[in-house]
Amino acid sequence: MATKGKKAAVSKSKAKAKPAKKAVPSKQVRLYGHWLSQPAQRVALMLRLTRTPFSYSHVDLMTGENKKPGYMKISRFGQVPALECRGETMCQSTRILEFLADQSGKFDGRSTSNKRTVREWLNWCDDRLVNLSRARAAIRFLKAKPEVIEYTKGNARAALDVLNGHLEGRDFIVGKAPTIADIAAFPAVALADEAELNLKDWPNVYQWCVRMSKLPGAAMPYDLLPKESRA
Ligand SMILES: N[C@@H](CCC(=O)N[C@@H](CS)C(=O)NCC(=O)O)C(=O)O
Repeated sequence: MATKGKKAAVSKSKAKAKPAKKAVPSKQVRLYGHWLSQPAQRVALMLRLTRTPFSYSHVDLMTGENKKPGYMKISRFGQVPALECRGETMCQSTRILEFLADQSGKFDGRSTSNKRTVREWLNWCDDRLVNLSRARAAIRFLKAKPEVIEYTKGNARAALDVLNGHLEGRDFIVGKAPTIADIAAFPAVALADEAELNLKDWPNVYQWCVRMSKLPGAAMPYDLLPKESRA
């Protein structure tokens, strides 16, 4: 009888146990990035929020290291970020965020419908919110003509209008907890001042940005990545 009871208890606990997630083995994770790169900052933020230790390779975009054959083998588009995990390399920051969410079981939507919505927002970030990054690049790196700057800023403002409306009454973009949609959006929004935009003009976005910056493990964009490679 006692053995039977023990067996029953074991099988009950087995039945309850969730399928184990394959944790990303930290020593096998290497991020390739540049500290000024917002797509690289997204991935660094995700690694920090999921407490995934990672090795880091600084890719010198200024000297064109990203287009040299060695790096082109790592990232087919010659861009940062790229992530190496278990000998596999991948690029495109939003795809990397999805990969890490899947591996860690964290920061994805909690239902099928939420997961789908998270991916809609990921695409929106790369489609519309990226206009903040474009405005920043036009001002900070390209020293573009005033009309070009005004055009990109107009598109950036339109994106912030959409996000501000959506965040009315919400703490995070999808559901009640942060997801990779928030992580994808954070660097561009947090550096809005470099696009000559005052986030306080979009109060829901401003509050959301403060909330994101206070998540355990989070940091402001320029504190996310080292300025040099590290083992
Ligand atoms: N869609 C890509 C964009 C990556 C990207 O634009 N990276 C820039 C740095 S912010 C880069 O590597 N630029 C160098 C180049 O394109 O030659 C992603 O999200 O990963």
